[in-house]
Amino acid sequence: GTLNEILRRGLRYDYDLVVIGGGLGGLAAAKVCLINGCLVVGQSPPSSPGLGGTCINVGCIAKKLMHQAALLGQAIQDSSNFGWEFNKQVSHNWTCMMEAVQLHIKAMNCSHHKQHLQDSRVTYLNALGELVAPHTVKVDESRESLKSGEKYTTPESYVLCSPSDDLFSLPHCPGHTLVVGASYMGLECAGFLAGLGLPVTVMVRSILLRGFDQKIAERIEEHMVNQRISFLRPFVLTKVEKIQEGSPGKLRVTALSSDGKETFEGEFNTVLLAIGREACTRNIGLDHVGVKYNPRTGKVLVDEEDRTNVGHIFAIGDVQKGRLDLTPVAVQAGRLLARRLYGRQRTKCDYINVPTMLFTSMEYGACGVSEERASQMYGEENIEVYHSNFWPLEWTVPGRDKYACYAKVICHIPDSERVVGVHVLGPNAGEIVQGFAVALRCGLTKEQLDSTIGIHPVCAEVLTDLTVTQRASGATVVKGTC
Ligand code: NA7
Repeated sequence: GTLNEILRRGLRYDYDLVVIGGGLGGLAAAKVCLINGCLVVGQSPPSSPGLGGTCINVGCIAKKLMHQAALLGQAIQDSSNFGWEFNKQVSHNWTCMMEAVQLHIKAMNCSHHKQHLQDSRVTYLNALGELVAPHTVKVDESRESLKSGEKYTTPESYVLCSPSDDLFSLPHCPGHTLVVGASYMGLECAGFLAGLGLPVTVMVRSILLRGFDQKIAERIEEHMVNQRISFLRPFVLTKVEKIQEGSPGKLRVTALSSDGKETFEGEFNTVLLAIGREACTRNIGLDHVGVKYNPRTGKVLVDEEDRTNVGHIFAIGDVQKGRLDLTPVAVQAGRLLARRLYGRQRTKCDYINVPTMLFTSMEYGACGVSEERASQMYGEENIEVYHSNFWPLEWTVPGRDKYACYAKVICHIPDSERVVGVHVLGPNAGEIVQGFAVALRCGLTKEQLDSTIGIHPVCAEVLTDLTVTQRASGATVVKGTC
């Protein structure tokens, strides 16, 4: 019957699968499509994400490279304690960094992916795709194309501000910067800008890092304050006026405290908005075919197989409502969806225990649940939190930040102290947590963690030797890796 079905469909449709959107999730689905696929990607304004979507063009890749630029500045400072001598003043050249970052992004963006699509015999159309009937996608190659993924929210009143996407292709140094928004993107941008030596203020309307472990968020804030980043909290932007042209120019900013009692006025060269993304799904014809989405955010409602309410239309990646906006999640979901549709496989994307990391100046890696979420899920009396500060060996010689790095493991007591959350704040936190994520998926218990022999002297070994619990004492101990 399957062959019959394929022949029948083959006569009726041009393609078996049409993917609208060329983010890494869409690309992954298109490349795995084993029959007859078509990828429709709009990518018009030069600053907008092209093939590769947010991750490659205005997200993960650019931010990690800029974070690396900041880390190198710190390494230069540390190096004198290790005997390096400099004859000249060290300074940072923004334009040079940006050219190098953009060169890399352009190289990743096109050739590699187009070649891969060609090899997979996927038709690639650089056009705006719009669903005009249940099985019909109209492609418009002439119009100013619009992305199908996500874009940064820029309320009209903030026209003089730049969405944080723009920072990754900004040709001139942004100078004194106000970052509005205190989640993932805002704090990462603030961190590397400060690391490059620029004065930075973060405007926070409520809490830092909503959805993340709040005790860790407090530590990140503390570290950023020590890095001389200022926090305006809780404040919301009310007015931005241009007071001087230039690159960068000068802006006067007015903000109001959340209780309406305090006003802030300040001058900045750049105001960067990192206030969340909305899915660009309003003009791709979802209404024509009856796909349900959140009218405020544009995010599409899906079931556990990534299927929308219209049986043959699926959504993966950041356009999904209520899922994690992370590149590897989108890639995995895209790949598995195509395999379920055409590869006779059944595996669904598992959205539990997805590791993630923040490239804040103090890196943060996490897998599993936050302490707050663990308490909610299992009850406070049923969780045990083991934790410790640690001092990376390479930070001891330059005498850097003795109390800043931190690790904690959250265990579910009745389930043999199964580890339900691992959190690491310190250098290479993502590299550390990636490995522990595998163990978490395999049902790691505290006992198994304790019986694992650590590698010495590396930061990750702290996780194999956590003895102090929050329950026993609020205080944490400091462990050195030497
Ligand atoms: P998020 O995670 O949606 O965070 C948006 C942040 O901006 C958050 O701190 C919000 O505060 C704040 N926000 C939202 N609207 C406003 C206004 N109007 N004024 C001030 N502050 C505001 O977006 P991100 O871009 O950081 O991260 C998105 C994904 O990109 C992330 O998952 C990574 O994969 C990369 P709130 O907490 O709502 O008070």
